[in-house]
Amino acid sequence: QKPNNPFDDSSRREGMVKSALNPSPAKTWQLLYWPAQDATTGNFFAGAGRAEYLRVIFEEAGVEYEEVSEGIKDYFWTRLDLQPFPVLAPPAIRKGDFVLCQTPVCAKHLAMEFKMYPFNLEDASHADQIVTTVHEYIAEGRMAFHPVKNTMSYHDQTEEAKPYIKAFKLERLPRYMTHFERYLKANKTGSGFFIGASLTHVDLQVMVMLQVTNCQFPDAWEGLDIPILKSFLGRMEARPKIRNYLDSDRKQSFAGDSLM
Ligand SMILES: N[C@@H](CCC(=O)N[C@@H](CS)C(=O)NCC(=O)O)C(=O)O
Repeated sequence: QKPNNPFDDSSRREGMVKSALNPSPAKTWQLLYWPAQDATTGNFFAGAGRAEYLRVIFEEAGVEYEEVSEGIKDYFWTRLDLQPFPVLAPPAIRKGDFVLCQTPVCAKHLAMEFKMYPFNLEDASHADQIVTTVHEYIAEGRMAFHPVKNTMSYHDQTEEAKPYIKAFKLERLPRYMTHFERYLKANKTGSGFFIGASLTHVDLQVMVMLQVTNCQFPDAWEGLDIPILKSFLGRMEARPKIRNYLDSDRKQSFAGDSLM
């Protein structure tokens, strides 16, 4: 069964959730993203989606944030006058009159604010390299699910997508995963994190990438010879704040129909 079109806000019930069209609180972060599920019918929309890369940063930092999924279409497409700085597409973070989009850039911003960004320049650039690679992999995977048209639902291009998904799974997915395994081997501190001796936002970005890969391609995941990366994922998911989040009702499932 085809899910409803997530780009159509018209069926949303007024007043159920905070709206992107209202001013943002001065002191509390908001996370703007498509609704995970339709509030009235329960039909699946975007699921956890790309916003997941930002949620986990708030969760690990223990910083309060508000999910805003009402008025997204209007905010990003028509009421451009409401944007204090131009933002192209969700997810975005905002607080007061500050708004920011592009997931890896939002992740970096939050990491710097919450002291999860490396202090030394070389480590910082390596962190940027890894996070850019995470989001390149996700964008490439998404393309395989949307070969006809980027903005059209995967469910309207399933046949055309088949060879692209197959090629991605056989060639690109293992190449990227093996590459990520090498990063962990390259960290001479032996910390088990991607950069230096302690957790950075890089670890959280890779964690979500591995979760969505496992969820979307369970058989490919099973067959991958990446023991260090798999045990990294286990350790990350066992971190107290992350475990608490994963077990909470704040955690949404992935939509299961793309790499986001
Ligand atoms: N490069 C952007 C991509 C953002 C993006 O593609 N967002 C999707 C939802 S996951 C969307 O709604 N896109 C609409 C559009 O790009 O017009 C990022 O990393 O945040």
